[in-house]
Amino acid sequence: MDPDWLVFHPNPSKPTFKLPNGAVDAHCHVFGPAAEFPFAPERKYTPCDASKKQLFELRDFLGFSRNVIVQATCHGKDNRAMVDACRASNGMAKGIATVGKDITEAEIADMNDAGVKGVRFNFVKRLVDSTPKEDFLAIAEKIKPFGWHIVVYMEAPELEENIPFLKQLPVTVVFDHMARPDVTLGVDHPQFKLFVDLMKDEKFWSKVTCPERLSVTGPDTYDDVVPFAKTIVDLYPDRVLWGTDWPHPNLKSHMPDDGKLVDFIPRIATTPELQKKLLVDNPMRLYWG
Ligand code: 0GY
Repeated sequence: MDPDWLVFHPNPSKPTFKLPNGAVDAHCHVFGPAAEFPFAPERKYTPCDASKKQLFELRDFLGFSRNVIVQATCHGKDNRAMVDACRASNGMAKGIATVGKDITEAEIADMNDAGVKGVRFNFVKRLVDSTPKEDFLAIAEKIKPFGWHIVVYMEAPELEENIPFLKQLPVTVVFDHMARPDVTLGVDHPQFKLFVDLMKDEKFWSKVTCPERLSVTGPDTYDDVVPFAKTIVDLYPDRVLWGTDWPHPNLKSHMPDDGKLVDFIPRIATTPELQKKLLVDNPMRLYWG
């Protein structure tokens, strides 16, 4: 693992917030174990191992019922670790894959059978080499017949130039981490307003995730992220998802206590009704529907 790699919290606290029955951790990853599932040669970081067993133990400890496992960039387009975790979950985990434009229908069908429900298009330069838009569009056409959706990882400064492309995508598009706003600018800044306006289009969904990644004020309250996530939950309660982002790749300032991350939820989804949509109804519709 990289010398400055921060390993996930060894003993997170029990959340004070009681998750609704059937809650879904809709953004998390597995890393390796490298001895079984080697990391991709083209990766931009080398993490610690974070196995499916450890992920499922955390799920149970925090009070979640299900996971959506997003292919991590350290595994490139080799989806075996993620698919293995989905297959081992007894139907309690679905997956998001990373694929190239040459993916075949049979390969998609095989992943579909394992519980994969979409692909991730990653625009974050520190994580991946860039992919031509034509390739993304070709992939989108191939996954569409399977009812899959697209997860987009993008940072706020890149949003505006990519809006025509995002609107062109023929399936539902889910943004990771609210397209990573700069929270020091405030919710009324044009940067976040652009995202809020884009979300009016019912094709778009947002994960209101990663306060630990977006916050400048830091743990354990992540106060500066609250207005951003709360705005999106209040405006678009039927198109939001939440996840832990365990095992928290590439954090450098601190490693969050996953129990305290769960305690962040009622600050952004402030009623039982909103919490049930965010944690149960929405992910069940998108991933298990
Ligand atoms: C996240 C964020 C990050 C990494 C990845 O696949 C990944 O490597 O998603 C990041 O470094 O910002 O959502 O886990």
